Amino acid sequence: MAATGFYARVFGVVVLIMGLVVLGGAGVTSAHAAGSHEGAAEAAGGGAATKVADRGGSNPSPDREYVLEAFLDGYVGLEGEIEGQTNPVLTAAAGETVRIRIVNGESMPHDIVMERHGASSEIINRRGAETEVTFTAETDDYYFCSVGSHRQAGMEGRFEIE
Ligand SMILES: [Cu+2]
Repeated sequence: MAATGFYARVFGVVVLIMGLVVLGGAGVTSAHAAGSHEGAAEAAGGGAATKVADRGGSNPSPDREYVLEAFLDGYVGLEGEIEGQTNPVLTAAAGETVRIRIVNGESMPHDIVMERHGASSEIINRRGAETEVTFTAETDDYYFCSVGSHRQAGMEGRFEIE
């Protein structure tokens, strides 16, 4: 993995730039406003950095990508066959690299966690913020939000091997 060092350096620079932007801008207010959740400010900064890194094209392309909008009522499909569906069943073949991106639909902390694959995203706090989880499909699973009792509130869906 010779590329790992390079990506780590790019990520470090992005984090540094985002830190300067947050210090110099209105981001301070929103990050602190969302601070009621444990580690929220830290997660918000990481989420922003991930988003910038994606635009730079530093992440390899997955075999499958799903985009969901996160609400306390459930995740809603944003693109493709799952568009408009609440907590859609997501599928992939075993061995495929799967990326699930979430866009926060409200100003409330959310994340996405794969119960059995053991992969999880950062927590995002503000409406419009994005994060993602990437994993290799191995088994049927559930995706859910690990914040508070959001899973019981409706933020849970199935992942199935085709
Ligand atoms: Cu949530």
